[in-house]
Amino acid sequence: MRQLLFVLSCLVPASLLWCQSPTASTYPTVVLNKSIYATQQDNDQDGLDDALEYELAGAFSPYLIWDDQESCSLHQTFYQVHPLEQNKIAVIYVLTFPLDCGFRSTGFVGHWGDTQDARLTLSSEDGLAWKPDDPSFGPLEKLSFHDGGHFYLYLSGGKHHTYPDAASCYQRYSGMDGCEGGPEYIEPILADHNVGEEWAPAITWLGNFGQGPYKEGYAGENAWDQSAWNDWRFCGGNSKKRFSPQCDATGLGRIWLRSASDGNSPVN
Ligand SMILES: [Ca+2]
Ligand SMILES: [Ca+2]
Repeated sequence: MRQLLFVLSCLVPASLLWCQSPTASTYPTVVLNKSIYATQQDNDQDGLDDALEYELAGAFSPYLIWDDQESCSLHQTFYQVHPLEQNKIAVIYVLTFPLDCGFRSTGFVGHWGDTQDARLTLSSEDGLAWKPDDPSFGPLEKLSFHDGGHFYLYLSGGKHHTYPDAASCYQRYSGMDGCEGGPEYIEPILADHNVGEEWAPAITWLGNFGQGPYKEGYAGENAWDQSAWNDWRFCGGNSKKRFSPQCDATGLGRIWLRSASDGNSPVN
């Protein structure tokens, strides 16, 4: 109800309605043109319409701000739109990189493969209008939004550590991280990068997701597998290094919400 205190301005794209207050820090509301629970196609069997999952993920995608010394920005973003309790949804974005180039791209503590996640919890009263909840913990507890509704995500040079603003970028890791203001843009969200759900995954093996000099894709990486011995890491397709210290990123299968481990289950 807080946004009712503001004078709202609204734009009307083809398929959804944006409403936001005049201040960039106020949480935006995205209004879909139908309830996300009115499913026409639901291949991942979570009770959410697949096209509207994609639409919602794109509407709230992060506004990336890179460090000016970034030399390892090549990445792909995968995402999950997952039902929580009725009228609550989690949207998880995971940026995946073939390489972590170390602090400020010096190579210091760099490694093969890198994953960086950011997640929003959205609430609604009718399935149509969706607004982020206040994050209460984690590196993005001070969430703020770029004009248009995309949350700010600063990425430290080389390491890609995520921060809500430039100031907090220098408060961790003894000042070794840097967010000096390089390229910035709204991260594009692709329909075929929705991983689906554990009980009906839309993506499993990532060998077909090639890009740039890494045309072979993330060979040997799986979006959902978890290791039985707690050592399944994401290596950016460098699977031969999976069990070496050179590969030190959280596996994708440990990031998504699951029916078994998070206590949630499909809405219907
Ligand atoms: Ca769905
Ligand atoms: Ca889903």
